[in-house]
Amino acid sequence: MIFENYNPLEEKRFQVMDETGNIVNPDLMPNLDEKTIIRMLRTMLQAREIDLKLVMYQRQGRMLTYAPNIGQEAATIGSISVLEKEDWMVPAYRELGAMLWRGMPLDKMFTYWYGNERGSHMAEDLKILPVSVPIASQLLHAVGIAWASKLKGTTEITITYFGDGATSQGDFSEAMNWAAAYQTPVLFICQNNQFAISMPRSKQTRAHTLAQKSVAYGMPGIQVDGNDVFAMYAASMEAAERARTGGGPSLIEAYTYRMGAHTTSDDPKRYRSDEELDSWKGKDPIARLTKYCLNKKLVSEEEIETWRKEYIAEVDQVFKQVEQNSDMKPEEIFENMYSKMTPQLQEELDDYKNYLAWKERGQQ
Ligand SMILES: Cc1ncc(C[n+]2csc(CCOP(=O)(O)OP(=O)(O)O)c2C)c(N)n1
Repeated sequence: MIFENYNPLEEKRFQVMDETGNIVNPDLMPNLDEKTIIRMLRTMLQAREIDLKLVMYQRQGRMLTYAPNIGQEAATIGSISVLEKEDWMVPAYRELGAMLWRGMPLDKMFTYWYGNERGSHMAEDLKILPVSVPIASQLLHAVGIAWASKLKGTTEITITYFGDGATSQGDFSEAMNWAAAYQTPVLFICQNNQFAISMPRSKQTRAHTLAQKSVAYGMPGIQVDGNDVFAMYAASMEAAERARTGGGPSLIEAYTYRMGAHTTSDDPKRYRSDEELDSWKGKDPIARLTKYCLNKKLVSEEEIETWRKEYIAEVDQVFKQVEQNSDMKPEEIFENMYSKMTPQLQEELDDYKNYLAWKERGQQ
């Protein structure tokens, strides 16, 4: 119903709640209970506080490179919240909100960004694949998992995330084509945050929308206001129900904006204006949902402030634990790629051990 009415070739963007928190499309407002809406807001607030803190830790030299999610909280939380426990999540690296929603422990997340390989060992019942940095490679894994679910005759679906830049990769094309040809139950969530590092979306492709790429592969596609958590939820739910009942994959382009830097190694002032950033601050997904919740008296300003303080204290406490307990040995990075090390990796590990021994001997 929603996808049908928002043909991506007509460049229509699906929105339910506007920037002031008003419901502008009441017929398509999803039927969410108060508890779920409050949980959405709380998870978005928690993700924001985590981002702000981790960037600070990195600046203090206490952490490796970090990729903040600021501005993209609705895109991830609105889509992940349609999943059931048995479904799979296949992330890139900018899906903090979705991971929180799915119950990923903070210490595991921080361990990864701290540079410790053990942060990639996911508990099996979470059904989240590790963070994937090689752009678009995770899309093929998602399609493989979904195909396996289909062959096993289950109703499990797989959601996968990627950026606007990823749509230029060959892996994107292969994954989309295979998913449609084999009707695998996948939700492709493209977080179009307008940039691939410094490359603006306008230079990424001549296509008017990223959602319209779905047409060539033969799957439903839609462009959604990615800063509107209700629109993201409604579109994702329709796609999930279709996937679960044998209707195959869908592409959702979440039209959003990365308000922070690409990573802590990037300086966005070099390629975008303050005016542009300011215009997007007015569309902040958290401000928008907060206004809605305050108007409806679902929460109070005081509650929000209390939660924020709790989240900040929790991040501080968990991050200190991660710092204190990090006893990872560099050798571990050779051991995690394959279940059995390849001869080449073994050789590299031996070289590395020889190097450590040489250092131990005082470089003689
Ligand atoms: C295969 C591959 N090529 C290049 C890179 C370097 N790289 C890291 S992030 C990035 C930009 C990705 O942009 P996008 O897909 O829009 O995601 P975003 O970071 O904006 O969330 C690039 C090119 C990489 N990680 N993997």
